[in-house]
Amino acid sequence: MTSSALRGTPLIERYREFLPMTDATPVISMGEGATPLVRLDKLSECLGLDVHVKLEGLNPTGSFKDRGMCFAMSKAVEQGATAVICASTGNTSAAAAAYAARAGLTCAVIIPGGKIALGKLAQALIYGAKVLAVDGNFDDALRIVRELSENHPIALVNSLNPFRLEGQKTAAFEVCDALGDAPDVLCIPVGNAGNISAYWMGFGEYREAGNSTRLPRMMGFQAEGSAPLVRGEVVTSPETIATAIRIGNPVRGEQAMAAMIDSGGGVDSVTDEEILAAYRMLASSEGVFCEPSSASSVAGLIKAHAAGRFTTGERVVCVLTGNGLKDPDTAIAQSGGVVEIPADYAAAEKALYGD
Ligand code: AN7
Repeated sequence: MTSSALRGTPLIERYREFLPMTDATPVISMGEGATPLVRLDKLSECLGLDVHVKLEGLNPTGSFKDRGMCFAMSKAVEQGATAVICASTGNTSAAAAAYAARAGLTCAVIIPGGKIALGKLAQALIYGAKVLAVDGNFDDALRIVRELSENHPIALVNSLNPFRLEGQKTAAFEVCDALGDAPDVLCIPVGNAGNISAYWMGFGEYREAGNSTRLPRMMGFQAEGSAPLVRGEVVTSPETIATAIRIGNPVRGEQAMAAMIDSGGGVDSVTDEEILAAYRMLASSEGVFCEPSSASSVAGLIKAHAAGRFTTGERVVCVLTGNGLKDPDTAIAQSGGVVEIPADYAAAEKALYGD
């Protein structure tokens, strides 16, 4: 399979042969996937590596979740579901709400109250989901959602749902197609640990099919205040500015640890300061605006590089999982303020060029 897929071609059609599609599976799609892989020239030069970022924020709802949600929703419809539910730190709820609207299903989402980025909340609401905000964190929300889906005819579309990972693994195929083979290293944020598990599946299946020849070292990064896999235990009160990955008890933790260890990579944490420094650098020096959680992949790359974990010239792909526009509050707080001037030429000239 080649990379030629045009944006707009349904992802699950494009990679049909790799997915458990049946004749009865409808194709619920908004042209997800086929996202750009962009080289970071300045960072590559600075680190002596060949660094690329996969811009998953260019998916229809602005995050990688669309890859898994289009397939989970297609399978839910195939199986006769009329309603779906998920717990979410924001992006899953936006994707679930959008694809449910498209499929004509009702959607309920449970989010940690006050702890999701503004844009994501706006999305879940405008797509028409029933939004419940719990006085608790993501892990509390997921526990409630699991129980609801056991007691009621409502399909769970969190990454516990195997079809989510099946859809998400296609990002690894695209990376291989764009580069001609798998990279040396994949750096990726880890929250519930579904995405890293999906990429690992994808790299493995693509190599097996003869479409690539090797497997990357998988390096996963958690926020320091929310790093259960690094600490080796559940974090009961996770905290980080990277609210998308504010998760203390990752469902796919074991699977993700196996991927990181088996591949010769590993898991590490990055501080909020390191995340925000990478977030600002990506925007102001490379022109790439991702959400803070996504920047943890680049923050992690920089930290791992400083620790001597790369050889010169290695090819690295960092997954930028979500669009920066999701979280305008953080962007504004992390930037220089605007300069207010009266509506006249002289004031503008003075503000830009001085007296
Ligand atoms: C931007 O939306 O868990 O390790 O509920 O939104 O597969 O969980 C989001 C996760 C990384 C972590 N980057 O991926 C949710 C949710 C962004 C994210 C992750 C998320 P996983």
